[in-house]
Order: sequence, then C-alpha cells, then structure tokens
Amino acid sequence: MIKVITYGTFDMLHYGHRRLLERAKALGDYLIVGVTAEDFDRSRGKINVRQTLMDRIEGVRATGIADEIIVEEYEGQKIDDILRYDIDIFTVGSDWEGKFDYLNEYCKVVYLERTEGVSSTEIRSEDSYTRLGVVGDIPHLLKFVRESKYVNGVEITGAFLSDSDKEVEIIEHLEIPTMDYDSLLEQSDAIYITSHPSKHYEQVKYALNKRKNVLCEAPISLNKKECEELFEIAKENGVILMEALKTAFSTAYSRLILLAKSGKIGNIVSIDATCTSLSYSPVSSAEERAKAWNSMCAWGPTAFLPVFGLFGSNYKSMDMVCKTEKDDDSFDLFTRINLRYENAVASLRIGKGVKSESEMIISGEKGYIYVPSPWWKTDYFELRYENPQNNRRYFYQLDGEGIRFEIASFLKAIRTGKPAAFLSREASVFSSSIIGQFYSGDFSKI
Ligand code: C2G
Repeated sequence: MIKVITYGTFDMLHYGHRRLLERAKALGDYLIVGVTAEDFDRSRGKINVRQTLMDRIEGVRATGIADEIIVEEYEGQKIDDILRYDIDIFTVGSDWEGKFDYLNEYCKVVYLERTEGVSSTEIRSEDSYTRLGVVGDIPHLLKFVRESKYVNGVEITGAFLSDSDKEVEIIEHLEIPTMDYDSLLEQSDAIYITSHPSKHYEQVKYALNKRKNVLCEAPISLNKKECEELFEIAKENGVILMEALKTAFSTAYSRLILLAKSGKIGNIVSIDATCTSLSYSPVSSAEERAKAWNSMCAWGPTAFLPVFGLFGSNYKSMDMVCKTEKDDDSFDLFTRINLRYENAVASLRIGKGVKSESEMIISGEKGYIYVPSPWWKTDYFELRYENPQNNRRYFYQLDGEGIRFEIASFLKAIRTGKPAAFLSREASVFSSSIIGQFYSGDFSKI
C-alpha cells in the first residue's frame, strides 16, 4: 500500500484545495492530510485565517478524499509524521517548489501544479476590504503602517499628522499621502489613532460620528464618563471602537492569563506588575512635555490589563502615590497603585521618569507565574512551585510585538460586528476610570 501525506491550512476550502487533494490521493492508496493548528499558522506568519481548526478539519473531511486527518502543530513535525505513519510520498502544491526537498531523505517528494486563479486570500478579501487612515505621531505611526503590511485585506489610505513639521519624514518613510482629518475620514472606512492622549476623545468622537470604525491607542479617553460616551456613540452608529493595546494580542500573555484562570497556581492572591521606560527627561521644556505621554497614559492601560483580566473591575479600594513634575501635577514621572479586592491585591508600578525591573508576578496559593521584563511584550513565562521539579516554562513566538495581530483582530471585529474578546468595552472603562481618578488629583504625592 502506498501512503501519501500532504499538509495545509485549508481555510475556506475551495476548488484549488480539492484538486490538490484529489491528485494527492491519486498518487497512492491511502491519503493522510495534516491540517495546521492555529498556533502553528500564527508562528509561520499566517494571521488572517478565518476558520477555526475544527471547521477547517471539517472542510477537509467533507471532501471525502482524505483517509485520515491529523493536526500539524510544530516546525519539523513533517519528518516525525513521515516516520511514524511510514509514508511513501509527501506532496504539496508547486507554490512550495524546492522548499521541502529536505524530506527526500525520508520519502519521495512530489510538487503538484498549483491551481491558478483561486486562493483563500482572494476569497477572504472579496467579502471585506478595509480602507484604513492613520492619525497621530511619527514613531508609532511608522511601526503601525509597517506592521499593517503583514495583514491581508487592509489598505492604508493616508495619514493625518499631529505634527506637520514631520510631513516630509512620513512621506519619505511611508509612501502614503498626508491630508487633513476630514479628507482622511472621507477616504477611509476605519481609522487608527495614535496622537497625544489629550486629543483622543475629540478625535475618536469626531470619527465615530462620521460612522467610521476606530482603533485608538490606549487610553481612549482620560476619564470613565467620556469612555462610556464614546462606546455608546459607537454602538448607536453601528461601528467598532477598540482600544489598541498590543499586549492583549501577545500569545504568551493571553496563555498565561488562561493558565492563571484555570487554577494552575491555585487561588490568585496578588498581581505585581511593573512597567517603566526612561523615554522622558524631566528637564524637558513645557512644550516638549505637552507632547510627551505621562506615566499614567503611557503605561496605565497596560498595567491594568492583567488586573482586569484576573480580578475584574470591582475593587474595594485604591491607593495611588505619584511622583509628579515639579510644576505640573498632571505629569506623573512615577506612580504606584495598590488596588484592593475582596480576597486579592494588585500592586502596580508605572514610570516614564523612573527605571525598575519591568517584570510581572502573579502569586497564587499553589504557585506563581513569573513573567520576565519586559512582560508586556514577552514571548516567555514560567509557572513556578514550591518544588522546583514541578516548574514549567512556556515560550510563544511574538512577531511584531503583537501589533499585526491587533490589526487582524480589529478587521475581524469590523467584519463580524463583534469586538475582540481580549479588549472589551469593560476593560477600557475600568482603565479610564482609574486614569480619571489620577486626573482629578485623587492621589498622594512623594
Ligand atoms: N493549493 C493549490 N492551489 C491553490 C491553492 C492551494 O494547489 N489555488 C494547495 C497548496 O499548494 C497546498 C494546499 O493546497 O498544497 C493547501 O494550501 P494552503 O491551505 O494555502 O496551505 P499552505 O500554507 O500551502 O500549507 O505546513 C503547511 C503546508 O506546508 C502547506
């Protein structure tokens, strides 16, 4: 019996896939099809897959061509599978020509002519194509636009810059036109905002009122009332409003939250998280300061994310201590926040003018999760126990600091009308309410 194996994502299974499977089957007597797991696809850069693994398996099964279906989960698995299933022929489409020649050592490798004129990418972009305008300041905008190139189904229409001096620079780097806010909104279905936090509320509201979907760098607004108002406008106008917080889209971060929730470290008693970056110099002029992000805006939303994710928003009391600029209480160089819950406590340190070890520790009654610095863009964490033999290490590749996944999630939210599960309205309201307390001066000073 000649055994054949082939692999693929098989997203929104189409004629090209079916033809490939038929010809693969015709090469032998028994066909095994490896369908890629979500994590594996993410790690190899396929981030726009529409269907779940179960649905894609079902698609392959429904063709009736495969004799057996397996899941492809890791790099190098093909060699393992060929040996384990005693495979005679490995086959794949000609778009992979030469890429799998190394498997010749284990079995025969056959590249089958790819079917022209049909692809999952085209099918995906036919039913949705988003024109995205970008608004704000240079360093963030550059990163964002570059990352958007990894995401299918999105075209950057142009940029509205906070700082018009930088126009030459942006045109040079991004090769997209700059224009005023109204023209940009007119030409776009959705908008990404990364201007100074003091402008977010007005800019977001303006775009929402023009029925544009909005992805806005956190914090979306500087107090709870405005945040709630913005989400209400979005709802009334039938558009998506989403806070951009790349940490929420890092695989390692979302996995560690799930592990913590599943009881791996027992009852969770405390979260200690630190976020610092020395990117602001206290001697800056008032003009420079007006453009800079204080600690609360730069780091607050990131630090609040695991607290909301694990403890929710019902804290009993809060205690905030800040070190602010000499003549400006609204600019915190460093802030320490303790949030007391019924049975737990969170202790956060955030700083733009103070440096510290930016790690996170989630402590439970059975063990703890240790996330090394910088925890908000980590690809690695550990579960640690009293008995070190039980310790576990986890590694998840993080490409583009999570930004490309954030963009893909935003597009998905627009397409489905449902916001991303990781960044709910409630999470944004929680974060803006603490930020609001800071701006109302509800803290003690050191
Ligand atoms: N295919 C084809 N014609 C098309 C589209 C796809 O022949 N018009 C083939 C591909 O060459 C591949 C299979 O159908 O052999 C599945 O395609 P995808 O779902 O795009 O999967 P792919 O990313 O090619 O994964 O480990 C993964 C595999 O190596 C291939």
